[in-house]
Amino acid sequence: MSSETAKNPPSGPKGGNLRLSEANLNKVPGQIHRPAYDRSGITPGIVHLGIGAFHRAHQAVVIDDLLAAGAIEWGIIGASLRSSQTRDALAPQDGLYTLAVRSGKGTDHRVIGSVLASDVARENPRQLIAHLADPATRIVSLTVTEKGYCHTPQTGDLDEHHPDIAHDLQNPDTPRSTVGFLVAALARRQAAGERPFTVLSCDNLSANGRTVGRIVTQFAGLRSRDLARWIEAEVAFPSTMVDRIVPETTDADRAAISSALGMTDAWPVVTEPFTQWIVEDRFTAGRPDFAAAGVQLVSDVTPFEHMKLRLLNASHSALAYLGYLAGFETIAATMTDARFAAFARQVMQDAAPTLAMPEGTDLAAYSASLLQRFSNPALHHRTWQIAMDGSQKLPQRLLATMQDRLRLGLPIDTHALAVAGWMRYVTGTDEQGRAIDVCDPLAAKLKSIAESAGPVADRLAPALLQVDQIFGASGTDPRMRSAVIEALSKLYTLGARQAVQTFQVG
Ligand code: CS2
Repeated sequence: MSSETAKNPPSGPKGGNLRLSEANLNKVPGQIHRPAYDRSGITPGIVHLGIGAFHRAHQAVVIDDLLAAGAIEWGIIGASLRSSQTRDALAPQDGLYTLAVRSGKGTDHRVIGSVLASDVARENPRQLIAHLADPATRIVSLTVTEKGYCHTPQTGDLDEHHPDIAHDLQNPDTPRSTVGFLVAALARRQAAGERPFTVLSCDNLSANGRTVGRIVTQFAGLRSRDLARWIEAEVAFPSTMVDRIVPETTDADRAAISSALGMTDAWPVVTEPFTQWIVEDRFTAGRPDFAAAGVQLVSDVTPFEHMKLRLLNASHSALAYLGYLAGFETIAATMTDARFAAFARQVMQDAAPTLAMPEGTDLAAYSASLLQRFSNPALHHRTWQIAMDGSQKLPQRLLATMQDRLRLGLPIDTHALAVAGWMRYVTGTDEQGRAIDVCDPLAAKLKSIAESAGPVADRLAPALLQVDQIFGASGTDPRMRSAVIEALSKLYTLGARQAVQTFQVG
């Protein structure tokens, strides 16, 4: 998920002196869609934490549609936890930015108006808490990436030793973590006798709603049992499945979009035509008419979430690690090699028997559409970007499928190769001997394990499998061990291109 970790900060205005803003909206070329509503009449009903590219290309677009349909009390206040990049770029633009939807057929531009203001939590935590605690805020949505939950991915529990959590327990009114902010604001609501907001996680976590509910309640329990009980009883944490491929915005994107606009947009977002949002219909304090904007409301999102994590995100990560090792810069470039495309399809086929989908779900058609989306030549989605934070992604994307397949008595060699790709990647050296910039909260630990083990499959694989936060008990399963050692040894001897070739789709 694209987030504040973007490596390309918005640079100064490019070409032309005009800047996208409320005052200049009427100068945007006629064929470009713009907010079809009076923004001055919109009031905020949602605070969104983690206002990165993904949110602005996904949920904010849905809200833009709803505002245009008259749901004027559902504007968004965005917040970044640390970086001021988004606020700095959007403030001079009155929150406006361009959504560029790219496919092989060309680019469709649209100016989005649903983000009314942006906070930077680190600069002014009290202001963010005030926005969250304001009774007008009825939904707090989140895209803070997997590591933003300060939990142990393998168990789904709050990581009480996380430095931000330790900080927030000491400084409850000036927190740093997402969970610290949520609990600070919920405590205010409880003290004031107000009803709470709904917490709507939109991150690629397994059971994202239940997981954030557990983490928030565990953290609150460390502050006050009474607060934890109130949260448990009163706050809804619906789970969601979100899907849209949103690569990091580059300087080239900024230049191309500004030129189409005839004025500078310092922080546009680029995405694909496909978008999907499935939400459990449990809201504490009301919700907009999401269905009117194409959102699917369901009573249980679990099957859809598993389908997406185990088909899309799993094959995405597999392509990212193995494609990167083979020297591919983007997913689309990796997909031009038929061996990798076949491997991605095999990852999906192997996950299918672990899914329990509602009747009528066509997994083959879903998988085919994923392969097409990955091949979109107009998206520059870097393998490096997806490879980021693997320690937080592996459990729900790859390991859960492996565990289920082992329970079903099925082989796990396909997924073992993807895990081996991750292992090889986190050593920090690619197949050509070049350094890899491994971006992961556990990067230092993984690197030191790799250094002591050396590039030897039957030493490196068992050593990494012992990282409990990632592998838990499955790391000690002898079947897991032997499959991963074999895959890693194949990767070392054959290289990624040949190793994936050994998987032929039946
Ligand atoms: C990607 C996702 O970066 C990643 O890890 O797999 O962000 C992916 O693009 C989205 O989940 C698609 O909905």
